[in-house]
Amino acid sequence: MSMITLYGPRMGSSLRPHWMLAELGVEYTTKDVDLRKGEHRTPEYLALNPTGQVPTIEVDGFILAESLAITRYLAAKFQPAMNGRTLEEQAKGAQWELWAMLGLQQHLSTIASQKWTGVMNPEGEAKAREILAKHFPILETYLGTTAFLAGDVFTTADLNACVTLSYTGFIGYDLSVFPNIQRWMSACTTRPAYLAVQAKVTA
Ligand SMILES: N[C@@H](CCC(=O)N[C@@H](CS)C(=O)NCC(=O)O)C(=O)O
Repeated sequence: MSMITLYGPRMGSSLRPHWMLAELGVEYTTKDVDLRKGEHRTPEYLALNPTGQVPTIEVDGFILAESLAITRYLAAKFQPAMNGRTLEEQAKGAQWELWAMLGLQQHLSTIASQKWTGVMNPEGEAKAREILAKHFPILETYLGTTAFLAGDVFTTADLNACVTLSYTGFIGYDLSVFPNIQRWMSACTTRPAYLAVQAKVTA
């Protein structure tokens, strides 16, 4: 049995590995890193992850950061089909989760970070909203052709991209005009593993 320690809360980017471990049914220990107390800037934490960000994971002494890399690693280690059953599913999933990170999350974060930091950035927000207004219809159209991002089954890409999309809830971004995105998000967020993680957040 692997010894796994996950650093990071059940929210933001760190939600991805928590959710993946729940999907895989793998036991692990979690260590919260309180960003408000600067615990991500201690020498001990920076030795694990020099970027000073969460999440970071330690698996039998192997240390890995970046939530997309972590979820893909965990799936490959414990349940490879979760990354896609074929090379093409793996590649298609990677295409969409990377696009969601760069084409959506980056801009959603520009808006959301004003809430986190209290530093307002109206120009940045206007630009971000302009880009998002172009990008969301691309995902909506794609999800009109496929049940999930890599094909007809849920894979790591859906988990990773769904966490990106969940930022819309935090900033109150209206997705009601995108029924395919809503159908897909609902399919992801009603999974037992997702609900089990959320139950621990509210517990
Ligand atoms: N690309 C990274 C982003 C991680 C990230 O942005 N983490 C935030 C919390 S959600 C963080 O650690 N912020 C503290 C900081 O940047 O100082 C990933 O996906 O793991």
